[in-house]
This record gives sequence, C-alpha cells and structure tokens, in this order.
Amino acid sequence: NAHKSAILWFTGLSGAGKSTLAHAVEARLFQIGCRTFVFDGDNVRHGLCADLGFSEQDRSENIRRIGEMCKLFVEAGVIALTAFISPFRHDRQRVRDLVTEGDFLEIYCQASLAVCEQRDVKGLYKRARAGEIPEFTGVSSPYEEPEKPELVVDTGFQAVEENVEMVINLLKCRGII
Ligand code: GGZ
Repeated sequence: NAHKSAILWFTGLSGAGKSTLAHAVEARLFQIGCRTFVFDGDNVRHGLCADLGFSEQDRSENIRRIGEMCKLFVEAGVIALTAFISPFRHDRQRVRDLVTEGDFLEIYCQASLAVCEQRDVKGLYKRARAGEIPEFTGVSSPYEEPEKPELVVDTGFQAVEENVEMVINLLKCRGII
C-alpha cells in the first residue's frame, strides 16, 4: 500500500481523549496497510523524556524531542501519531516548522475542562484541585487552543468512531492515504 508519511499531532487537555482517538485512528490505518506509530505519554515520558517534568520549560523540551523523533519517522515513511497535551502554541509551531509543509496535521481534540474534569479517569484533576499536583494543565497551567488546526474534533461528546472518520477523511483530502 502506497501512502505518504505525516505527523498527526493530537493536542488537547488531559482526559480529552487524544490517546484513545490516536490509537483508534492507528487501528484503521493498520487495516488498510499503512505503517504507523503512536507516541504518547506511556511510551515517551517513561523513557526518552523521563528526565522531564511539567514546568513550561520541561514541556517545551518534551515536545521538541517528540517533534524531532517524529521527523525521523516521517523520513522513514511512517505516519506518526502523537498524543500529548502540548499546551503551548509556540512548541506546536516549532514542530510544524521542522517538516515539509503539509506533513504536519494538527488535530485539536476539543473537550471542555468541565467534561475532562468530570471524567477524571486517573483522579489527577481532583489531586490538582487539592494542590497536590502543581502546574496542572487547565487548573494551574495554561492550555493555548490551536488557532488554525487542520481539524477540530469534539472529543467531549462525539463518539470515537465518528472522530476516526473525520481524521480518515482529512488524510484522504490531503492525499496522505
Ligand atoms: C498535565 C500532567 C501533569 C501536569 C502529570 N499537567 O491524563 P494523563 O496524565 O495520562 O495525561 C497527562 C500527561 C501529560 O503529559 P504530556 O507529555 O502530554 O504533557 S505536555 O505535552 O504538556 O508535555 C497527565 C499527566 O501526564 N500529568 N502531571 N502537571 N498533565
């Protein structure tokens, strides 16, 4: 199967559903024979970025390293999917500028803080509100919404499969698959 390589950059709050959507999209791409890889906190923050925390500086370095890694995967012909909060616009822009125009697709996983906080899958919002986790995104650290993302998906209320469809359509429109 001939397909182009690209970076699918999912951004949004903790609990917005970035990782879930990225893995669901990957499953669909795998079915049609695409080479893919998903980067998320589970495989990056415990290894490559284990030395980094959540200060603005550390988050920037986290995103910089992930961006450089994705660039290599793009060179290898892979569709790289990433699921990081990546709260700062300038960090996302820096990754965009690393690769050929059109290879970086920013996908905003939009879910309100209220919804994410209500889900609170890992109990982190509760701990953040209690002051146990400093600089928690949405609570005590900013999230800068994308201004011109390639796609906005409503991960607050829309079903995962419908959002997968939106992403797959984007990839078709852009000639990636
Ligand atoms: C935000 C934090 C924090 C703080 C730990 N702020 O829901 P999760 O658990 O699995 O996703 C969050 C993850 C965020 O890591 P990223 O590498 O995506 O962040 S960034 O792009 O900003 O570098 C959350 C957990 O780590 N976590 N402390 N203070 N999220």
